[in-house]
Amino acid sequence: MVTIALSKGRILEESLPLLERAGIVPVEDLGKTRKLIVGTTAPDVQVVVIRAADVPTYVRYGAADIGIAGKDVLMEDGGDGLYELADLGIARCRLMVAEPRERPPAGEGHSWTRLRVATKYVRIAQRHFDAKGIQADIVHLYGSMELAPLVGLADRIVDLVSSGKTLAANGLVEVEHIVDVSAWLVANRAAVKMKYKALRPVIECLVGGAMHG
Ligand code: PRT
Ligand code: MG
Repeated sequence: MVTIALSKGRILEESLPLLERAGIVPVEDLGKTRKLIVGTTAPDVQVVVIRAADVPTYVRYGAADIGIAGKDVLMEDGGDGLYELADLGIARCRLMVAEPRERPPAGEGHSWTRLRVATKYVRIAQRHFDAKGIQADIVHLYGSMELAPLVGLADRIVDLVSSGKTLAANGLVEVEHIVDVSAWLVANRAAVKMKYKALRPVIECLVGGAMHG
């Protein structure tokens, strides 16, 4: 059995056509089903549908043999014990530092001295500001980072941007580019050795489909 870890949301939407080209079609609508393990039309291939940030963990421990995860998630995770096999070129966006278009007038708002940065990407943000020699206090949030500067929780945010509409709608502007992001195919190291025969066609089709899509 080959198990593929996928996450709901935009990565799933863009992964399904790649899987389909590899002859792997889930037997249930992954957007609707409440099942977390779903068989596919390919013999001995199943998918597990999990939180985006959990994909590296499932693959690292071999609970899934391969998975599809954003480069943002892989960088934040550290990627130890995983093979990053190929950039699938899907779910593209960029990881940015953003701040309010208009800074609050002096005297108003916060009184802290160090830069405060709200993000879900604590490790990436810390590394980014360390590398620039800027002392930053990182505030860990799980979502809606764009809100933080509007309510005085942080001066800046580190978040993903694709169209830029969310930033604009909240009066924020991009001030630094950290890294371009897309989804990657990752694999468990032991599985690549032990299950090579079963995994090879799946991996080749997914990578081939991504290159020719
Ligand atoms: O749902 P869960 O909490 O488990 O995770 P999640 O919400 O992070 O998952 P999901 O489905 O959003 O997928 C996340 C993955 O998709 C990320 O890890 C990226 O690799 C990829 N991706 C690509 C994006 C975006 N583009 C993106 N634009 N993930 C999130 N966004 C968000 C961004 O955080 C911001 O809030 O969309 C908003 C900005 O979009 P624009 O178009 O307004 O700029
Ligand atoms: Mg989500």
